[in-house]
Parts: sequence; C-alpha cells; structure tokens
Amino acid sequence: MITAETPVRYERKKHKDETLLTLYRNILKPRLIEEKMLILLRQGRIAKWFSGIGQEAISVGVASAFEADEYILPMHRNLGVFTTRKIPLNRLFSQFTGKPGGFTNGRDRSFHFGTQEYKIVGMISHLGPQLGVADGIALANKLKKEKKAVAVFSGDGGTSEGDFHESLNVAAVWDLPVIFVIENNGYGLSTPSNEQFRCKQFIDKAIGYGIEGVQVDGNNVLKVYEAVKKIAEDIREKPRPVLLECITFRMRGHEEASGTKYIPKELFDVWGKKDPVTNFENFLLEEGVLTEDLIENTRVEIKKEIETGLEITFAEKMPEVDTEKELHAMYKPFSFRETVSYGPRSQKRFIDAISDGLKLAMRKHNNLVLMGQDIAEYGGVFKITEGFVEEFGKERVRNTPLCESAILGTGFGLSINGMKAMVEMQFADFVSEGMTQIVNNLAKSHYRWGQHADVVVRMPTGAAVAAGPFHSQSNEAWFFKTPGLKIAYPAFPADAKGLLLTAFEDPNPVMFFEHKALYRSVTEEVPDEYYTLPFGKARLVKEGSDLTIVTYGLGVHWALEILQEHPEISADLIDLRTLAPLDTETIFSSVKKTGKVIILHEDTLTGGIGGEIAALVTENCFEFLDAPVMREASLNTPVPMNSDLELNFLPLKRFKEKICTLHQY
Ligand SMILES: Cc1ncc(C[n+]2csc(CCOP(=O)(O)OP(=O)(O)O)c2C)c(N)n1
Repeated sequence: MITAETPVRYERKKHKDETLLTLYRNILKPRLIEEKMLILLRQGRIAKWFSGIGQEAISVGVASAFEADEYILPMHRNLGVFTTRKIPLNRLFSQFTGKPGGFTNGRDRSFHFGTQEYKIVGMISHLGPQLGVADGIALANKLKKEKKAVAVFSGDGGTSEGDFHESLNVAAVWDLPVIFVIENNGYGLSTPSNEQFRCKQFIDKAIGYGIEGVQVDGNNVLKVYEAVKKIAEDIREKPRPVLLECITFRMRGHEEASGTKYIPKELFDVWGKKDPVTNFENFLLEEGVLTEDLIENTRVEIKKEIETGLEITFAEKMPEVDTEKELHAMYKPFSFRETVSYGPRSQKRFIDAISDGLKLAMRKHNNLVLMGQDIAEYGGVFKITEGFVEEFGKERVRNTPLCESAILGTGFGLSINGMKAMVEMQFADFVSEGMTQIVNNLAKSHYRWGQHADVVVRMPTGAAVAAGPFHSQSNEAWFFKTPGLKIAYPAFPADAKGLLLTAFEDPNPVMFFEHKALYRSVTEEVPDEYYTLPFGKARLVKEGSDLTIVTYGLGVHWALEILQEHPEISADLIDLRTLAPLDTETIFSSVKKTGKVIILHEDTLTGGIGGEIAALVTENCFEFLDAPVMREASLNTPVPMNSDLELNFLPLKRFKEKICTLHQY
C-alpha cells in the first residue's frame, strides 16, 4: 500500500525525451497558473479558488494518457485536465471571472462547465452525480462500437455518496469502459478519512463491485500516466470499468477561504517533500532530459502565455444582462412540426397507446436507448415494453439495477455522447432517488453550458389503486417548479401516444407522467401510425359558459363524471395535457369568457400546481372574475392505502361540493 512515507520514485523505462518533456510542460502549467490565481484572489480579482496544488500529477497523468477525442469528467482540483487538453488560457480565465469568453457566459463558476470541443464534462457541485454521467458516455461509445475509454474523477470524500456506489455498480454490470479515478488525499473538506469510511484503501472497494482496482502514487506523474495508458488500451479493446486509486495530498485548503488548520503541520512537511512538480523536475534534470536553461525557458514561456491570457480576459466586458436571453437559454431550440396520421385507427387502452408510442419512437430513432428496472424480457411491471427485446435487442432495451440516480446520469451521458435515452421509473414515487440528476443535471445543463439533455423520464404515477403512500404519489409539482424541464401529463390514450412521440423528438428533458389508474380503464380510437402532438397546447374537452374547470390527468375524468351528474352546470373543461410549457392562453381566454374558475388536481393542495395557476388567473383575469378563484386537491397527507381512506384523501367528493358552490356563487 502506498502511504505518505513511500518516496516518489521515477523509472525512465523506454519513455522518449519528447514524452517526458511534454509531461513536464503539462504539469508545470497548472502549477504556474495556480500561483498566479492565488495572487489574483488576494487582489480580489477572482472570487474563489479551489486549489489542486500537490495533486497535479493525477490530472496531468490522466489527460496526457488519453486520446483527445475521449471524454474526461474532472472535478474541482483538476485544472491540469483543462490545460493538458489545451484550452486557451484566456477562455479559462474568462470562465473563472464570469466573463462571456468563458464557457457559461457567467452563469456558472470555476470548473463547473463542460465543452464538447475539448471533450470535457465538468462537475456540478454535488460531486457524485458526475460518475453516473461517465457511465452514459461510455455506454454510448460501446453501443456505437467506438473503442474509447472514459475517465471520471472523484475525491475520496465524494465516494461516500450513494452515486459512487450506484455508478460503479452499473459500470460493472454493463462492462462499461470507465476509469474511476479516485484522488485519495486523506481529507474530504476538513473531515479525515477515518471519519469518512472504514476501508483501508479504495482498491478494496473495487473487489466489492467485481471490478479491478489499481493503486498508484498520485504524486508521480509518470506512474499515473503509465497506469492510465495501460488501463485505457486494455478497456478500449475489452470494455470494463477499472477503479484507479491515486494516493496524494492536498497542499492547500478545500478552497482558499477555508484554510488548513485542521490538518497536522507535519503532514505538509512530509508531503511537501513529495511535491509532484519539483520531484519530476529533479528526476528529469538527473536524467539529462531537462537543463536549468530549459526549465527557465519553459517557465518564461508559460508565464507569458498566462499574462497574455489574462490581458485578453481583463479587457473583456462582463456579460450583457438580458432577461430574454437568459430565459431563452433554458432549452435547446427545437422547431416542432406536427405530424398528423390519416392512416388506420384502432381502439387502444391508455397503456397500449404508450407502448405503441414507445415502439414507434424506437423504430424512428435508432439512437434511442430504453432503460428501467425489469423492462427487458419481463416487459416492465406494467408490461409496456413486452416484446421489445425481441424487436430491438437487449442493447437498446436495458434492464437496470436498482440505481435510479446512476441511470438518470447514464441517460444524460448518452445524450452528451449523441444518443437519446428513456428512463422508466418503475413507479413515479421512486424518482426521489434520482432528484439531483433531474433537477440539477438534466434541467440546468443547457442553461449552464449549452448542453442539452435528450432524456425522457417516464413516470407511472398517481393514486386510486389502493397502493399506499409509496406507490401512489403525485409529484409533478417537484418538477413544475424547476426551470429547464418539460412536463407532459396526458389524460387520454390518443394524447398519450402523440405527446410521447413529441417527447422523443424534443431534445430537452421531459418528465412524462402516466396515470396508473388510467392504464387499463380508458380506451379510445388511436391512430396506429406515427403522429405527434404539440407541447403547451391544452385541450378543451367540453365547452360551456358558466364556469371553467382547469385540470389534467385523472382530474379530467373526475370532472367529466361530475359534469355528467350535473347537467345544469355548463362548463369549459380544460385538460392541460402539458404542465410545462403551460397553455396560459387557453386558460385565460376561457376564464375571461366564463368569469369563474376552479382548478382541480390529484396532487396535495399546498404547493400544488393549482396555486400557481390561481395566481396567474388572478393577475391576468382579475377584472373578468365573478367569483373567487377556487382550487380542489388531495388532502395534505400521504396517500393512505385503505380504499375508504384513499377516497377521502382524493379530491373527488370535495370537488363535487365546491363546483356546485362556485356554480351558485
Ligand atoms: C452532495 C454534496 N454534499 C456536500 C458538499 C460540500 N462539499 C464540497 S467539497 C466537499 C468535500 C469533498 O471531499 P473530497 O471528495 O475528498 O474532495 P477534496 O476536497 O478532498 O478534493 C464537501 C463536503 C457538496 N459539494 N456536495
């Protein structure tokens, strides 16, 4: 086992001078940039700095060993990845200072960005989700039969997150060519390893996942480079994940403001002697590869490059503040063309329409991959994908381990690498396991660095099936409040199929809600062939003049039932069909006509979508209103299992009373 006491030992082997000199330049550059950044930080010219001093050999070793067209997913201490990939320094500095010449137009900080040009996918602050994204990129390589490796970084602290476990597990089960690079620097922020995990070394964890683990001296750039070269060559030919543990030490604080008081001073002395830059420099001097003159020249050259980069950045203006532009950046532009089918139609249940839509999407988009628990031979718990393996094969119809977060990350990775993904939640309730990936990765990446997430998340949702608190929830409001997502929630089979096919055309992330109670209870004529329906267009299911009902999903069927029972109520019944985008035009024009509105949803009342719609109606239709805006929804409790309790929880009975009150108002 490599420890602080293990001396840094280089072996020349058969490396050419050119290779060694390139490695030297590559490792010196991030060090000199960091030294400059620390000065700028003190001058208040940059706001924050996450230092990788002492750990440069890892970033540089990995990036130098990789081919330029292979993806690397670095963390916050991996400046060496960005510089070794030869990103112009002014672009990096503009990124660090929030200027438009960077990669996020000032929308995200420091290393939180990706760039397809340099095949780098940067982190989000949550650390662990990055690992699942690497799985998806590697899966796309594998499916496209491209012999490429992927490298993803994690600190030792980050490995305590569930995402680490899930991502290694998925990579192991699917033989994905990913190198999981663990930078074991002994601390997670201030917490020492013995308060973070019990294992002695990370390569022991690899055993648990059934994958290989390799340990290297993370302060020795040659050792890291050699190890990564060998592993990458190997896994390109025989795809599989490998855990690479790099033993190292962080010579500065987690970020500059946090200091290093919590680390015993002796450790800095011991590790200072193992400095990855000076030791390598000395070795190359001893080998006669470097001379004092060459060192000096290289330093001068890099420093000049840094100064030139800074001049460009400092001369640059701050990004213009334009609200429209910011809002526009949320989604990848997509020009929807409605496809109408004039072909044969047949009676289909809601569930058949979904299954049909999925099948046609798979036929149309050769790059679409379906992922979900038990969706392959078993056909999914609702049998929606029954028979799919026979037609599309197991590569594209994939059973997943119980790893919602890693699989959603995999979906994002597939999209980054040019594919499309569908992730089926076995039940919508389980999406809570993958919240970070959805609300922080899928939803935000286009705004942050222009990377769309072509992922459809299918959500079998809702109550009325006596399935209790964890198989019945309505959770669309969690996503409704998250900019960057689209949400479809059809109520009828024909809408379900058309909207689902649109979801797969749209390159943006779509949460697609399917009510379980509708699966087998609603049937109608549905075109057999391919067609699409627009997002953001509600449907007027019934037309009337007394009042407006705004609802979606099962609510539409409840409203129809009540209107049948009360023929004296003449109502506009609006089925929203998609919640994001929301068709406010249809809502407002109906309310302006009727002067009364009630919003009905199955989700619990507080914080539900009804509150937002009520506010919009009040703001925009106030002068037209003849009654208070009303809402009816489920009780503010979990969904109870017992049928009577569940019926009481759901809004139907209260809705009946309220609509009569509104009618008579
Ligand atoms: C999910 C999550 N929890 C907490 C944090 C706050 N945080 C940022 S870095 C960090 C420690 C990370 O330790 P490690 O992975 O070992 O990386 P190192 O800082 O040592 O390089 C913590 C707790 C976070 N970013 N994300």
